[in-house]
Amino acid sequence: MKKWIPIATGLLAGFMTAAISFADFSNHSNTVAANSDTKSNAEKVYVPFGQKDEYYLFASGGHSGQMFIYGVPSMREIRTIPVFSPDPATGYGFDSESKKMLGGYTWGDLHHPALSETNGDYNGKFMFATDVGNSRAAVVDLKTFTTKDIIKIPNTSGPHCAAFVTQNTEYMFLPTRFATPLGQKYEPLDQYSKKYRGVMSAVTFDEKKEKLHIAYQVALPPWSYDLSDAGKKSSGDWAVMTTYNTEEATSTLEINASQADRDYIVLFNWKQLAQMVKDGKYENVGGQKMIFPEKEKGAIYLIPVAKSPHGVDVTPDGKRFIAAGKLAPTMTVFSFAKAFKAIENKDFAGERNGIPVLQYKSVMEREVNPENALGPLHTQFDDKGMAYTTMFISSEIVKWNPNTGETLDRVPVQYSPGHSVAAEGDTVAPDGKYLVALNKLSKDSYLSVGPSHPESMQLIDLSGKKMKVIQSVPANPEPHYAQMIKADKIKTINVYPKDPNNPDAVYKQKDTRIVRKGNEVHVYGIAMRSRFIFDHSAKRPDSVEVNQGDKVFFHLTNIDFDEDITHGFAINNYNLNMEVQPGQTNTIEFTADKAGTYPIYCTNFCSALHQEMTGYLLVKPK
Ligand code: CUK
Ligand code: CUA
Repeated sequence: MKKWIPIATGLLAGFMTAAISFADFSNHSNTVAANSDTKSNAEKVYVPFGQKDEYYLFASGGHSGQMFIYGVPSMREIRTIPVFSPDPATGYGFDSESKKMLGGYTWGDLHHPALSETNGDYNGKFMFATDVGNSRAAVVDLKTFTTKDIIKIPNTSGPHCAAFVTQNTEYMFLPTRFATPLGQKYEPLDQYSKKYRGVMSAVTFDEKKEKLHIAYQVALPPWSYDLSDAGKKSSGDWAVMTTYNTEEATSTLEINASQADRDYIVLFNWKQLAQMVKDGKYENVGGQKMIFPEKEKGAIYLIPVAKSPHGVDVTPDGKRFIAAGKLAPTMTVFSFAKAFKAIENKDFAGERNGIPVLQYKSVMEREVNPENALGPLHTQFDDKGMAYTTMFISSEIVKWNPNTGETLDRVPVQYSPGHSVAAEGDTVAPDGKYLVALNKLSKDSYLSVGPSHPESMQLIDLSGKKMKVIQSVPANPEPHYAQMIKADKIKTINVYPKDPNNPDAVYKQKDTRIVRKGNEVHVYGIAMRSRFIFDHSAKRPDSVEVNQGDKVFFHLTNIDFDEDITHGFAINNYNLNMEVQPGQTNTIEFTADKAGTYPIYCTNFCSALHQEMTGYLLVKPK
């Protein structure tokens, strides 16, 4: 077995201290500004006023808990979608529904957005995401670009390895970065190998109800699961994920989890796992159906792979998967067909934690080591099946041919790219055209804002023989991953349609009213240019009086059925704000515990008389 030692020590240090090699590319023209084709680059990213971008880019907001939407090729940031964190700009986490969805959490760590798929192609309907910080999964409706459901995933700690959906959005799999005792019970760390587990959850989505559900879970060995990808076409029933810390170290992971020459790729058949659940081959753990692979065999296999791998990506044709080794400068190409054969022939190199290990040589097709390319992390593909791998340490994108291993091109980026994303890059039919490098460090790229700088995203033109960086924009923390979809696949609505079944909705001024039930006050009001009407029959229809201690519900409908005429609803000095989009009905609830006089006002500038869109909340003292 080949050793990965030569660069290990230096590389390890390099990886930990991040980009070591800013100056390594002095032979390239290293900045966009210095590029002799500045003008032609500018033309390529210029989207004239009145025209729209060709692609949407959905970028992970990392520990901001949000998702950022950009247009490509202009790289203009269009929108922030709050997912796992509150957002005063849209009232997300303030109105009753989103507050309930957030479940009291005030942050999340969103790493990998995943678009819903039909036959392995993005269908433009939904976006999924997971939260490493507080172990949740979410779905965003792309008709309105709003989060529709969030579920907490029990028995798991940090579903980093997600979200990647199967080719018809049957499942998204959430394996975890951290091993913990099942149910996160107390167990001393000395018991790590015996009592701790990394748990993978299979989550399904009910498109009609827009709800997520946990179908089952799998109690994997106590390792860290890093990245995953679902199979495609002939490998469609399968999925792969990388592991590190198969050493089962419990401290100083940077050294202790980097001992072994090989970690594993986990290869699993999700149809067989679903069948096991049907056959009752699971145990109930904290209300979840938990499969224990050491007892129920036949759906999960391990494949050795070079030292602490990070990304693993399935080729668009579904025939291969490519692992990138953080601590080995190697992209390893594996063959699904070879893996299936090895499984059939029981071509095992023993077992680990009760799971069969396939012979490396029987599954591996080729090891690719571009010269001096260090820190390969993630791979994307173009329309010709060519691969683009990010090199975190040598700060570049390497284009190579997975069929031959030949390096085709290299381009420096600034600096230390984590993921990159290609146009329609995770589908069975990527577009080529564009790749965006999601760089961890922008360093000297933009005006300084002090010691901490923004991350950066660089747009790379793939249309020529050579890759060309044509734009660079700062990005908020933290673009781990993104997906890029053809803009015409997304069909947003202009206004919310009237909902005759919504008991909180009010569409006519004469139906506005205030209803009291004991100490509950329900206001059924409307927002329109440029006033609130809470009770049309009142002397002052735009003010509400309640008693101190009342539980107050404002149900507000925006009756401006007019695209982009959105209203806000804020109560001054009550720490409350929400948005009511055109046609939408939204509710905010609170206890009026502070007596006094509190102005109500619209927070979205909606007309020439927006400043006049005010009223009062009077809270009468006890
Ligand atoms: S991870 Cu950040 S660079 Cu969370 Cu996909 Cu690889
Ligand atoms: Cu409504 Cu401003």
